Amino acid sequence: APRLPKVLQLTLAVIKPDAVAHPVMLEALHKIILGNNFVVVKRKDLAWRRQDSERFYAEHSGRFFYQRLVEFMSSGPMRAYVLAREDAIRHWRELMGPTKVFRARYTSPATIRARFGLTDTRNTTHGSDSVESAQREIRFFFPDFCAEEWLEKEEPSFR
Ligand code: RTP
Ligand code: MG
Repeated sequence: APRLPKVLQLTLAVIKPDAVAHPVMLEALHKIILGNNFVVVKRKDLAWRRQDSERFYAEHSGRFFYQRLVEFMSSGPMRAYVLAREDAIRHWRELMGPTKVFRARYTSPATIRARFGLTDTRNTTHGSDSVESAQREIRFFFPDFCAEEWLEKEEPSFR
């Protein structure tokens, strides 16, 4: 019998422009999501204007990589997902691996960023890092989606 989830949690996962640009990578990442017991709650293909990118990454303004990050994230199409599973935030970040691609290759070669990442900026995926950022980021990408309502309605069927 399937294990009962302790807490069904939502996270925001984004496939960044470097990975969306390569259909084989995009497909591989989609399969990794489905193969790791995530429920795809919402999914959307979109592209950011520069100002969306600046707003999303405002917490990093002033860091040395901010300009290239902002430029990169508004350089082409992306795919965003709201994903649900037990411990979704931690699981997705574990699958992604360390931010820095060369560290990822060295310490955790099976992770997404180790396998597909190009540079510390062009590192294929994003994942929320806490419950608070998941809430903010889900709202940022899916303003019409109500997480509380979804959980209230759907969580019982996962128990
Ligand atoms: P993310 O927010 O994208 O899931 O990644 P993260 O928490 O692992 O990394 P964070 O420190 O929040 O950085 C956000 C994104 O900025 C880019 N970055 N570039 N040295 C660099 O060039 C550098 N450092 C970070 C990456 O795209 C990182 O995911
Ligand atoms: Mg982060």
